[in-house]
Amino acid sequence: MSLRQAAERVLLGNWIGHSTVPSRSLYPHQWSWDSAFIAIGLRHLSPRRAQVELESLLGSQWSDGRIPHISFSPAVARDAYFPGPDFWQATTVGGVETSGIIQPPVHALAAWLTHQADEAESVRRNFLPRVYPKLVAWHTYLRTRRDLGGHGLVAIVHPWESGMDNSPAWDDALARVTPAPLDSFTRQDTNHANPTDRPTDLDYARYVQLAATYRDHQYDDATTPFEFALEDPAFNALLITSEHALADIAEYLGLDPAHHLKAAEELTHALGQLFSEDLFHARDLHTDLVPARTISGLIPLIVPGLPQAADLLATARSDHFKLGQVHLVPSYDLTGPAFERKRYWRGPSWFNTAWLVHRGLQAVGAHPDADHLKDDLLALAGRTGFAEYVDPYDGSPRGAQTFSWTAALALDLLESQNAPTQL
Ligand code: 9WN
Repeated sequence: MSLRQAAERVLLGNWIGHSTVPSRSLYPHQWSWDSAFIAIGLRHLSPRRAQVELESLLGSQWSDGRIPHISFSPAVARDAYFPGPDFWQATTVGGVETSGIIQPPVHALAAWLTHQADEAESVRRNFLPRVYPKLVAWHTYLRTRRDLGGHGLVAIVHPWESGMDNSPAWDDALARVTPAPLDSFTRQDTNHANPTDRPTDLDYARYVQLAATYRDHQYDDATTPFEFALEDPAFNALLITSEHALADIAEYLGLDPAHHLKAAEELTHALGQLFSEDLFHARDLHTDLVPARTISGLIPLIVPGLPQAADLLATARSDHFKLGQVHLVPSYDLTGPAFERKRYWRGPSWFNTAWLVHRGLQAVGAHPDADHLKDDLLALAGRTGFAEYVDPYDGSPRGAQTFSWTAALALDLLESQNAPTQL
C-alpha cells in the first residue's frame, strides 16, 4: 500500500459523519485545532469533507465567538474521555455539548487552504461567505476578551489551550496551582496510552483544578481569577497567520481586507515583546518571560515578514533543536533541564509542529532544511503507522496510533511534492 493510500485509510477510518476524531481510542470527539490540521489534509482527499469538517466545528462556536477546544459527540459514551461533557457543563444555543476552553487559531488558514483546493466546490457550497463571519467573530473574541495583559497579545488560561499541554514552559505557573484531590476524578487517557508517555497524575490534578475554576465562573474572562495566564508565541503566531488568511478571504469575497492586515501588523509588532536573545518565549502574566526554550518559540517562523526570522533559523539549527540532525523538531530544548525524550510535549517531536516549521522554512527560503524535514516527516509517518508523536532521537512511535493530523499533514506534504511514496 502506498503512503497516500495508508494516510487516506486513517482519515476515512476516523471520520464520524461530519468530522474526524483525532484518535478512535484516546480522543473520540472533535478537537478544535486538530480539525483545522485535518481539513488541510482532507482537502486533497475530499474538498467537500474538508469544508464539512470546518463547518461542523464552527457549529459548536459560542455566542461570544469562542471556538471550544472539544465538541463532544453524542454517539460516544459520556465517560469515554475525561474531562467529558458532565465536567465542562457547557452547551451551545444550538444544543452542542462542548468544553469551555480554546485551542490555537489555525482555522482561518485551514479554511483558505480548503477553499483553494477546489474553488468550484467552495463557490458552489457558498463555503467562504458562510464561514468568514464566524472566523471574524472568533478572532475578535481572542483579540478583545483574551488580551488579558493589555499587551495586544492573546493569553491562554489553561495548558490545554496551547495544544502543547505538558510543555515545560508551563511548569512554574502550574506549580502555583493547588491540585484537585486525586480521588475527585478518573483519568481515561492512561487506559489507551502508555502512562510513561503521558502527563503525571499531579499535572492532571492541576489541569482539573484550573478548568473547574473557569467553569465555576461561567467561563467569564472578565471575572475568573486566572491563576494561569500566559501569552504563548505559537498561539499568537497562528493568529497572525490566520489574520493574513482572513485578509485573503475578505479580498476574494470583494470585502476590504485592510483591518485584517492591520491586525496582523499590530500582532506581529506585539509579538516582538516575547523575543529574547534568539527565540520567542511564553510570558507569564503573573511574572515575566519564561526561560524554557520550546518549539512554540520557533513557530513564529510562519509569520510573513517576521523581523526575527534569521535568528529563529539559527536557533532551529543550534544544539537546542538540532534541525536536520534529529527527527522532526523536538518539542523542547534538547539541552534543557526538563528534557524527556518520551513524555508528552517535554521533548518528543510532533507532526503538526513539524508541518508548521516546514511551512516557515519554505517561507524564509531555507529550502534544503524544508526538504529534509518533509522527507523525514513522510518517512516517519509511514514507518510509525501515523503515530501521535515520536522520540526525536530514534523516531520510535509514542502516544496514539493512526492519529488523524499525522495522516492529514503527511497527505498534504505528499500532494505538494506530487510523487508516490511506498511504505
Ligand atoms: C487535551 C487531541 C489533543 C490535541 C492536543 C494534545 C492532546 C488533550 C489531551 O490531544 O490534548 O486537549 O487529552 O491530552 O496535546 O494538542 O489537540 O489530539
